[in-house]
Amino acid sequence: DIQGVIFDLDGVLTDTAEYHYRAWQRLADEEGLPFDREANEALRGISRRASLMKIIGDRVYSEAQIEDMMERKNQYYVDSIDAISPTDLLPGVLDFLKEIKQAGVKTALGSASKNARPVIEKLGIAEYIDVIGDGHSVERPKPAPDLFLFGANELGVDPAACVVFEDAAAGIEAALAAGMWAVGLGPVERVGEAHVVLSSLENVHWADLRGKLQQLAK
Ligand code: G16
Ligand code: MG
Repeated sequence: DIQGVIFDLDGVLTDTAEYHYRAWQRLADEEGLPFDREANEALRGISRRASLMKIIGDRVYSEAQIEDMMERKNQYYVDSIDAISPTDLLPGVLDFLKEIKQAGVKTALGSASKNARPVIEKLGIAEYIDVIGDGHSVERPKPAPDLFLFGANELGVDPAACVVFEDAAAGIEAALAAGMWAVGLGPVERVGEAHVVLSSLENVHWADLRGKLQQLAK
């Protein structure tokens, strides 16, 4: 039976993607690098460094310049998340977190972001998250399973008894590599590898979902 739930942050609990996008756009404009909303889609769920690598493409920069650009983008992002509040929770998230807590299931965050903790606090959901796995927790980013395995380990739950909620292809891959159940949020073209695909957490009930996963396990 499922004993642990692991949530990705961006695209699952809230849409920090918009803030990441604006910060990258500002940096790209300063550097004269081509970038737009469409290009930003490819950055979904991937680490800060991997994102920058996609933006700079085959242009050559020194490690010092790369670090300076990552630092600048992060400063823009950190400034912008200051305004996050509980109204930034995605539809259905709060009710779902309450149901899970009610059911006695443990929860972990599994976010690539080094800024995940302040975001969880500003969203007002810290009391619903037992363990925070973030960009500081492990070395290898998604699609490696490390971050989700970290969460399961901290929760003291067998990976096979965990379900991951993810909006990014790399995150679904990481969940499956960890031997966990995967619920994809978003279009099938993006998260179709997951065991269950949902458009959002709105009107999703833990008892139903748990039943569905138990059915798949047979
Ligand atoms: C998030 C975002 C990514 C971002 C990454 C690292 O991942 O989706 O766009 O690049 O975190 O964030 P930071 O630069 O704040 O460390 P997730 O895993 O929450 O979807
Ligand atoms: Mg995400």
